[in-house]
Amino acid sequence: DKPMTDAVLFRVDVPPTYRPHDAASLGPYLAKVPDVTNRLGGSPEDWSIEEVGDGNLNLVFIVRGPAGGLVVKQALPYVRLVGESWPLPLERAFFEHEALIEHARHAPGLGPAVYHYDGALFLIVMEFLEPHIVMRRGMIEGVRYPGFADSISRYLARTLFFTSDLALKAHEKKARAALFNRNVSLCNISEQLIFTEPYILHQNNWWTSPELDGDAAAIRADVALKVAVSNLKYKFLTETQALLHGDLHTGSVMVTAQDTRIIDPEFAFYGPMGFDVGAMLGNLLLNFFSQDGHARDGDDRADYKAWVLDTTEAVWLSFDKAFRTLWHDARTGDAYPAALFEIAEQAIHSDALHDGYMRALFRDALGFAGAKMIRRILGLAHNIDFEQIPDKSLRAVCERRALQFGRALVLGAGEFTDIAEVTRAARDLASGAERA
Ligand code: SR1
Ligand code: MG
Repeated sequence: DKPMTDAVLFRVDVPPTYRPHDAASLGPYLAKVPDVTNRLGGSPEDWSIEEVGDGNLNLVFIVRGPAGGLVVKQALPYVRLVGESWPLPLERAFFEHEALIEHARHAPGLGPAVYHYDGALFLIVMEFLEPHIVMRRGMIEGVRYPGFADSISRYLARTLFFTSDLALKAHEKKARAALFNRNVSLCNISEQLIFTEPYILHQNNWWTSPELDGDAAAIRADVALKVAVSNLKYKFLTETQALLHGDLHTGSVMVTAQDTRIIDPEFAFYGPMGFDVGAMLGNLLLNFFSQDGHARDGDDRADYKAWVLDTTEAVWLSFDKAFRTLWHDARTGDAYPAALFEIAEQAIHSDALHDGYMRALFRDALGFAGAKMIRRILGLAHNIDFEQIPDKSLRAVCERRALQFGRALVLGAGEFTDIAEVTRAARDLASGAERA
């Protein structure tokens, strides 16, 4: 059976000028793009071009020349993971380019430099990040990234704050929201794959079977969970707090020990801030629960698991701190105007206000983190953190813990008072499971 989705309802216009590139056609094309020849050096015959896309949607080429390299990302008119049976509008490249530019203004140095956008070919030419690797791959190998928590929390705080009503005048924010909220097909993927399909029998779903058959059935039968996840979906559908990355997992982060870059914001739209924060927390927790599956003789991964949980805490705590600083120092938008709340003679200060704001954001982030965890175990698109565990029964054990923890987050999002309580619960679930 071919996977189906409501996304087929969206019209996919393929302009006559569009053609997907291959390694042979890309060189002559790039030779005509301003500045590219200078960056690569030499001429097209000297360039090596390799298609390396291992994501779910697009073509990605690495181009190397005598003077340097670059990356070319081109949208296909369908979902690469599935094939032409699932059409997907090319305009996602437009939204990715817009988001890269906008996020770079607010969080400079944390994304790839963008060199060129071709609106006819739906193609972006950008910086080749070398020697960076995809963070998810490094984490599977047990590699630590000391600068990551600081960088990702700065990215989250600055991109979310500066695209929100806290920083922008209402008319500016509404104009940006109107632009990005045309990215309906990519939002539709998240709406279906995260918030609906894992909770019903759906042909897109798959899981480690038969080991998790009972767990998947229990999730489908869990009315309280379905109510909670439906409330999260409602938030996702209706709240336009900030310009989100929209798919902020550890596969959207390129790292070295010293440097962190956030890539791939093609799912960008105006949505609830907690969705981006939760995506990152949830993916770190997924990696935590996968680690027992990567243990080797002489490396039980205990220390690495501790690092992953420390990092999960640090991401939230640094984000919280950075966001609070911006709240105090850079609140120039129409929301919570300082003129109302920071009048010294009335002794009214906005501390209580932003405490409440951060509590709501924390609760949202935990709920979305949980939903993101569940979808990666039961839905269409899984994470290699688990898929690369060769022993299937061990993989199922790890996935079951992640599933249970995802459920606990969705149902109990409002009950955790701080991030240490969350990581303690994760540690307890993993070690309790070991004792059982
Ligand atoms: C059909 S696309 C499946 C997933 O791949 C992307 O990375 C997003 O996470 C999306 O949900
Ligand atoms: Mg992606």
